[in-house]
Order: sequence, then C-alpha cells, then structure tokens
Amino acid sequence: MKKVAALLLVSLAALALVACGGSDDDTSSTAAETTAESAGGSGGGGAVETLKFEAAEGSALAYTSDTAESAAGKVEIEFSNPQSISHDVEIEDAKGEDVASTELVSDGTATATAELKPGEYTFYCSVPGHREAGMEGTLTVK
Ligand SMILES: [Cu+2]
Repeated sequence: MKKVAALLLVSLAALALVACGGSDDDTSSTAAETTAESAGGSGGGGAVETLKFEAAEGSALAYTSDTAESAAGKVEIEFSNPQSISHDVEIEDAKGEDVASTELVSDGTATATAELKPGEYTFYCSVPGHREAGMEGTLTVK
C-alpha cells in the first residue's frame, strides 16, 4: 500500500514538472509567474531569473564584479548605478551581437529583459571609453 502511495506522489510530481515546463504554450501562466517572482523577491524555481549588475561606488569606471552567471531562458536584467556618471549594461553574445541593453542611468536603476541561451557572453558599458577603462565582464549562461 505504501508503495502505491509513493508511486502516486511521484507521478503527481512528474505531472507538475510537465505543467511548469510547458511555458511555450501558455503565455498567461508565464506572466503570472513573473508577477509572483517580482513580488516575492529573489531566488525562485527557474521562472524568471533576475540578473543584477552594479557599478562601483565613487567614480571608478567599473562594475562591482567582472563575472556574472545566469540560468538560460528569460532573464530580467537589473542594473543599479550609484554614481553621478551615467552608465549602462549591454550584453553581447560570442559573435559580438547585442542581445540586451539597459538605458543609460545615473544615481538609479535601469532594467531590461533578455532571452538567453546557454553560452558565454560579454557585458559592458556602452559609454565611449568606459569599456576600455574596465567596465566589462563575462556572463556565463547555463
Ligand atoms: Cu560607463
């Protein structure tokens, strides 16, 4: 009897997984997950990932980290810049094609969304001279 119950649980879990994974056929459920995710904070079960970038304090032409990591899929990019100097975050793929970019922002936060496939990307600031000065890094999408 116990075995039957366990099997039932397993198949229910499998069903739930299938329901979660089938996001390509139902956009409304994806939107609901997005709302829940942003209301509930960070983390989460792989619905929409928030990818955070931050410019260094002061006036250094640098991000706080030159590496970033994300799960593949739809990603919410959140860039906060405490500086009075404007910066942004652009993401380009291995071929050098832009896949996402935020608005330029100073003393605030800019967001963007991207659909990322697994691979290596480069993120950088598009303000002339900033990338060369060190505002770039590697984003790994798994
Ligand atoms: Cu910049």
